[in-house]
Amino acid sequence: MPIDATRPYDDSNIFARILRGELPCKKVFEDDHVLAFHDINPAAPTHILVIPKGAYVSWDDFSGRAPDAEIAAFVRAVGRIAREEGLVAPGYRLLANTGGNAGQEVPHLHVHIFGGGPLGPMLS
Ligand code: IU
Repeated sequence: MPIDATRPYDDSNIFARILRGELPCKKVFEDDHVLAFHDINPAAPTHILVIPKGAYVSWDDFSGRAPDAEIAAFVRAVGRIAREEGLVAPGYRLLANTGGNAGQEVPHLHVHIFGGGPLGPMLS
């Protein structure tokens, strides 16, 4: 069920539980601000989710409210992960579904990194 991106943050969401170590994930990268892990249902040969450790519902919430240092750390981490996964030369795609029309399911900001093979014109 897609979420309303304007709702308040609810720390019972699945990614908050992964961040607290209550649920496992296939970790790709972690630093003070960011956790990245393989998507449980990959839509591309490489499909990684990058999430901030701060409590943000969506890209809208994050871009409007997060301190500049957290935004910079997040953007740099997304780029670093793609680089370290060898995705830059062959090419990759970023996606941040935001709210109902985009089909955002998990109410904690996540950026999808897709790569590892030809992606076609669009991924749903
Ligand atoms: P969306 O942008 O909110 O639609 O994407 C949510 C993604 O989270 C989706 O690709 C799921 O496969 C993925 N996911 C996951 O990796 N682990 C989980 O426990 C759950 C969803 I629930």
